[in-house]
Amino acid sequence: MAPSLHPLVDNGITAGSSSFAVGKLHCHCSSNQVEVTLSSNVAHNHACGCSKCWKPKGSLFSIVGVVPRDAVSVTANASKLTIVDKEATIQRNACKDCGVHLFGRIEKDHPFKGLDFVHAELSSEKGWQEPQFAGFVSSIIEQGTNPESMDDVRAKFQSVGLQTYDVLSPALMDLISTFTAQKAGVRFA
Ligand code: GSH
Repeated sequence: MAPSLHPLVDNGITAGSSSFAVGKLHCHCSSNQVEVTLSSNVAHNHACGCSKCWKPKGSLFSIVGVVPRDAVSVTANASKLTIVDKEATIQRNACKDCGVHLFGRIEKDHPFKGLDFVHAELSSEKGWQEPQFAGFVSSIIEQGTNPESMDDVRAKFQSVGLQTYDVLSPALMDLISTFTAQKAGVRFA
């Protein structure tokens, strides 16, 4: 059987709702769950193959999107949260007990500072923005996927309508480069 890319991708993409605006994320603990309330839908939701983003068991990819950090509140069991890697650009706040990442926050100067990274699948509500693309696809090789299966992986994403990139989508890469250029004082023609 082909390995799962992610349950939200394997059998086709379900469209979200443009009017969806609030929901709660829960960790996977059977009791005393960490609860995070989001007062925004996610944007730039995408499959991510990098080694650091949280993935459901058995999946090669994470699904992760961003919300304004002001839209994120920890509403239960905040004491169970711990930062996975304090040195990482994205400080991923995970449940100490089940390991699920509830939100990732950037504190340093960065084009995405002000946006938190979240996994909408931790919510039982429906209507979150559907994945828009797949990023960091080649990174799954670093975690043990055979390079020979990459054509199949990319073809599967294409078959459900998702473009694949080995970093981020062109729109996000342009945002990053614009930030870098502005910092350097570059004048645009
Ligand atoms: N190939 C690397 C890996 O798989 O670990 C890519 C790592 C990477 O650049 N990840 C991106 C990033 O923004 C996407 S999550 N990382 C910053 C961070 O993880 O803090």
